[in-house]
Amino acid sequence: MGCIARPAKGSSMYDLVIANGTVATAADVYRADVGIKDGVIVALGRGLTGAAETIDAAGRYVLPGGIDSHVHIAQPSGEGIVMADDFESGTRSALFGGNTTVLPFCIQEKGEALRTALTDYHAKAAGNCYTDVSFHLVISDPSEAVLGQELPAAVADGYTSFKIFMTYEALRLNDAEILATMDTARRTGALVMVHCENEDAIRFLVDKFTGEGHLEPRTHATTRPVVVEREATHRAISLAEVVDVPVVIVHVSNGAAMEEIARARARGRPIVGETCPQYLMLTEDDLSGMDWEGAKFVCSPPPRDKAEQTNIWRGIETGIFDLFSSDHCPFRYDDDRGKLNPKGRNDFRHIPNGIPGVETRLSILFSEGVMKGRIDLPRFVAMTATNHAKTYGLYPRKGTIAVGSDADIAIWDPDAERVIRHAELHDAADYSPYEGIAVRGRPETMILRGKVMVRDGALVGEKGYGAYLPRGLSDRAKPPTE
Ligand code: DUC
Ligand code: ZN
Ligand code: ZN
Repeated sequence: MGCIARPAKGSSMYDLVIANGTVATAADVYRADVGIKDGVIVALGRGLTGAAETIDAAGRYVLPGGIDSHVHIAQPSGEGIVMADDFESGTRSALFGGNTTVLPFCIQEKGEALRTALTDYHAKAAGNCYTDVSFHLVISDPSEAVLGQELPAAVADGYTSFKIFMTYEALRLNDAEILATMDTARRTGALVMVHCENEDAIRFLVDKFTGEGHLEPRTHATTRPVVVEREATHRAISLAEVVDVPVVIVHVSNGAAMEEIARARARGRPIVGETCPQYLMLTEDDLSGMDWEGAKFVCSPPPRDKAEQTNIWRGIETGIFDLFSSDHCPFRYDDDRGKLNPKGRNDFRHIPNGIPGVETRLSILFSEGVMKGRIDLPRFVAMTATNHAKTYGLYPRKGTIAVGSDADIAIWDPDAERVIRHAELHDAADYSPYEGIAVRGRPETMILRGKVMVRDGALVGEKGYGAYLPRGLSDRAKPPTE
């Protein structure tokens, strides 16, 4: 049964009522109508009448729009490489996947002023978004000016989180730089996200394996084993303890890194853990595909093995992970400027790192998690929306269904069955790493700040309705000793 819209006559108490659905938040699942006025939820109750439009959501779940707090869109990606998605295609794909807000990364190139990076990135997003967006910064050059003035000014302007890297020559910070950058987070109340892989250990392994003639995509995984992630996770957590700041450990791929998080929490350290669909659904064997097809799965940290998939499920079930994000980082496969660029088609070191996934994240967790009984609906909502809003200073405006919150709503048909086919997705890549996976449950109608953007699977909203969101400081960024 589809959702039916019924315009009412005369003046209206509500612009829109979503009637007869099952509402789920991170805390509850209950039957209620949702009344919306001026883009905001103004009523929750039974039998709401007096709406300009009513959507009948009988047999449907009415969920907060997904928030994907880890996506890469239109990001500079090195000489000759172009990221597949711009803000138009990336946010359109996100919307069809059940999201109403995404948080991409604004990268500071070495030597670049943060304000320049932000101005350039805003220019790419302005007028092009189908979802709301808000930027994390990436700090690659923590100079005195950046840590002393530029970063504090950016935090005051609502850029309240930033990512740092322990890998990639062009981005990595050494331990002294990590400490200094974390200290700025402590002073300003910003939240630090860390990509944990030990660059020197990776370099050692890359030299060893390429020296033995291994240039195929699979070697990407071989040269980034669990131990390099575990060591860096331990170090990031330890450095955060020295400075006394909370930290987000992003894209955790394995049980050993999860144990570092669990041990630190047992000591009272505030650690936010994030994982992603690739660590549930893919393995390193996918990087061994024929004809260089393994390049489609090259991302960092790499997918692991079946035992690690089980570990990641345990982390989702037991609360090690607060956040389930896509790490959407799309490059076209069969493209001179993508995975099969002239150097990348012969040598894994030149295959751009990252895979698409913003449109499939929610369906995968809904199908594999909720429909298979591994997690309940409130946990699904928490991991895909509410915790993202709480972690990154958007709660309670975003991430929940409550009176006063933005009317960002995804109406899900829990019984819809389909097989993931890239041909039916809305990004600008040319493949999905999840091609052929059967999923149950589909976000069929999407509402952003009260406006229907997707109705019964068809785009009806306009590009440019998505807005930029300055963010407040997050409670989760507070030093534990304060
Ligand atoms: N880190 C990410 O967060 N995304 C893609 C590649 C990477 O290294
Ligand atoms: Zn990363
Ligand atoms: Zn990422």
